[in-house]
Amino acid sequence: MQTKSTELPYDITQWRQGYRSQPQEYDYQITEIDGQIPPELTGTLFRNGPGLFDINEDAVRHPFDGDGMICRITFKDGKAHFLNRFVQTEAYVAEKAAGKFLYRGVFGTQKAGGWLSNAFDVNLKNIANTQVVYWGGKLLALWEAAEPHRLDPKTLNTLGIEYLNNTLKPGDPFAAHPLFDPKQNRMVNFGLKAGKFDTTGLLTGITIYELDLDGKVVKEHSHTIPGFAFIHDFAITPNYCIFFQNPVGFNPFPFLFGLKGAGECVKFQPEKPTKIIIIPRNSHSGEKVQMLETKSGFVFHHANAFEHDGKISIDSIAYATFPEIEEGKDFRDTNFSSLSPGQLWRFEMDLQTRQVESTLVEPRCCEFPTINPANVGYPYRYVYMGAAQTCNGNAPLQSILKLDRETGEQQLWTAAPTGYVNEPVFVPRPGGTQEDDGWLIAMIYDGAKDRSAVVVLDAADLTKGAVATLHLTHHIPYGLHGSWTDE
Ligand code: 3ON
Ligand code: FE
Repeated sequence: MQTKSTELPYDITQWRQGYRSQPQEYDYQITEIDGQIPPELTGTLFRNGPGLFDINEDAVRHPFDGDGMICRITFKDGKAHFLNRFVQTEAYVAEKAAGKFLYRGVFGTQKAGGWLSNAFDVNLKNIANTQVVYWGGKLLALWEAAEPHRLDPKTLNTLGIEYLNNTLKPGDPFAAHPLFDPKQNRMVNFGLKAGKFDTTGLLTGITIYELDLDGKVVKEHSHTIPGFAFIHDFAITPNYCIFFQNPVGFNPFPFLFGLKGAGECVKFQPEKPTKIIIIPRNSHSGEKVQMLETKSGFVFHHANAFEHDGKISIDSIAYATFPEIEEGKDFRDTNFSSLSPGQLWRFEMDLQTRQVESTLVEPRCCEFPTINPANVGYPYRYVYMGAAQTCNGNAPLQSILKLDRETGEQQLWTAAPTGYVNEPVFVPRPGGTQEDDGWLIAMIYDGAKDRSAVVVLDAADLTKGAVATLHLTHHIPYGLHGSWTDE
């Protein structure tokens, strides 16, 4: 176990506190503000993440198994309002009433009573904890292995499971990483389903959905790829959807016999390549699905992709191995230095020669890449990411890094040594003309104060410090993803 060390820019005991449950639901005007909220910053930041890590004696095995809790921060006239609510999933409601876990989590959380009470229970707990987006007049809480939950944007009350006008059937997955095509005005997302077989073995189905501005599903197409797949995120260009099929295998037996969660049965296969699946968005193009290969690695998140000269470039955060928690260990006892860091890579795919060239862009440990939404699927210049405080090795995210992909210039804003950052969300400045004309908004956890804050940074210049720091009166556990809406 790691102990407090003067060499580290963080205190592991303080870091750990950020993974405490926040069962309380708050609703208040934020009054403790350092700096000034820009008066032209008007709109709403929605974010999602696990809010509950235990019920009475029972604790989750992994933070990704925590129930989804939505935070909403509304900005208007230089003021801000905070609201958080748990998504009232069927499981959350039932477990709250029972005072114990009634469902198994994908990442290993078990029901009480040992393996016997878990064996052959393959019921997934749809915990709605990964992303929240407002599209077509609907606020949707997403979790990649099941259907979305629809919420009331004003109260964050849960309205129920959303089937997108009968497009989804009960149990159909709708991923937690929709992308917004800025020119076609589409929300593009996918659903991944394992379980079919042919003579070559297990197959995985990928269904792609495109929704117009009214939230109507205007395109839906399904494809089958060989093998097992764990695909968390994807990328789009005007003509393609791009998926990385990480080299992993799946042994279902420990899951079926109640010994492990499904996610814990995913094994990294370093000897196998990563497959890159390129699916045309337009069937009338007559193009077929292409599968290219690159060296082994594990990717959760992509920053962006774009087409140029018969090629597709994609920037992604890649790990040398799939991060697993050790048997019998608490996830809060993470020994950061023993895990490989996520690093930003550029993959350049030649669709004619089928060659893939990969280059390390940034060795610093990074996660949660984001860009100006106007550049999604198109050439771009700036990427922003949560980043470690130090240049090498694996460590918690304490900083926000801006990379200029044209000049290589970097800017770093840091919350170290007591602060830990979540995903930054880019908000374009109304009427802005430069790609970095806007703000980055991120939730920060301060381990010394045991409270969270929302920071607003000027995306054009991170070095000048936060434009505004909005102190919350309590902590919010480390979260996953968020989105901005001008409404
Ligand atoms: O066939 C199945 C495919 C599938 C979709 C297998 C399966 C059961 C494993 C599965 C389900 C996958 C799920 C439910 C994935 C959920 C992922 C999740 C909730 C979060 C992922 C987060 C990724 C990252 C990189 C988080 C980083 C966090 C930090 C740096 C800490 O602040
Ligand atoms: Fe994600």
